[in-house]
Amino acid sequence: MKLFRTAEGCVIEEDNEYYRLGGIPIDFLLAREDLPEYLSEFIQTITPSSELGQAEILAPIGHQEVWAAGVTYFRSRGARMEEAKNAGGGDFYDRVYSAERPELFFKSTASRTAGAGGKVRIRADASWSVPEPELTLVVSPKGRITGYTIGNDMSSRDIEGENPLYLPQAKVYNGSCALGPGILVSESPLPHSTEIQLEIDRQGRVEFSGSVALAELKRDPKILVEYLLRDNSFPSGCFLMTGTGIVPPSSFTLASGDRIRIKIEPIGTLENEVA
Ligand code: DO4
Ligand code: MG
Repeated sequence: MKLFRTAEGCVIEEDNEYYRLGGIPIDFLLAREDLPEYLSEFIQTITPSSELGQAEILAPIGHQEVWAAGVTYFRSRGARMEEAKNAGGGDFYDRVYSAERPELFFKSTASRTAGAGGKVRIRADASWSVPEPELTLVVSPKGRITGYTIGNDMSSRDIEGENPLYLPQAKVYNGSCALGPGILVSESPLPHSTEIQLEIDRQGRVEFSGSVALAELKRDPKILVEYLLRDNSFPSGCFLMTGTGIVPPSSFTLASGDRIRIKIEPIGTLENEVA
């Protein structure tokens, strides 16, 4: 079952049928501990239609904060050690990759987050920018994983690499995040064979493509959530990006007009243009 937030309200897709949830706000849904069960029961009371309709699909977020985990794939560890080598970065990225405590950082709010079809941004003062395609957990206030969506953790690698204390500036700015297209509502873990695929098109041709299997994610999503909720409350629930395992070569930087396509088969495709 998938949950979409559209300009005309929330819609559930199940078995190619669409159930409009009327005025039920996304915040009401994402704050529920029993989201999968609640929606399964609720749609029994609605007559479905065969089309999603013309309404614009919006990022599936209300008042939730978006957090992110870092250096959770070996590829990310290596890329970060390389970019930060002149800032003494080799050691601490290596350490956090193998430490018990994961790296978790604040990433975004709804106002900085694009939905599918929206525009993401590169910072005006950055010279090396990349998308980071990440499986993103939908987390209830008590820490239950109630769904999965696709996230793009847009990052300014030159700023992050100059000094790790600049991480919030490299990660949090207007248009620095995308989520969507919808939420796969399910508490079952995704299979390890699930692929995250990234394609970046520039002027009609593929400039970069890559993929990674979830089997390469070093951390258990449930443990990431457990750390995030330690002494930290999320009354509306929250999103947690799980880190990137795909890093374009160092010669690559995003440009205005690039189209970023991230596909995770059971969830869908998140496509955004760079403003
Ligand atoms: O440590 C810096 C950020 C790491 C990150 O965003 C990732 O690994 O995805
Ligand atoms: Mg990331």
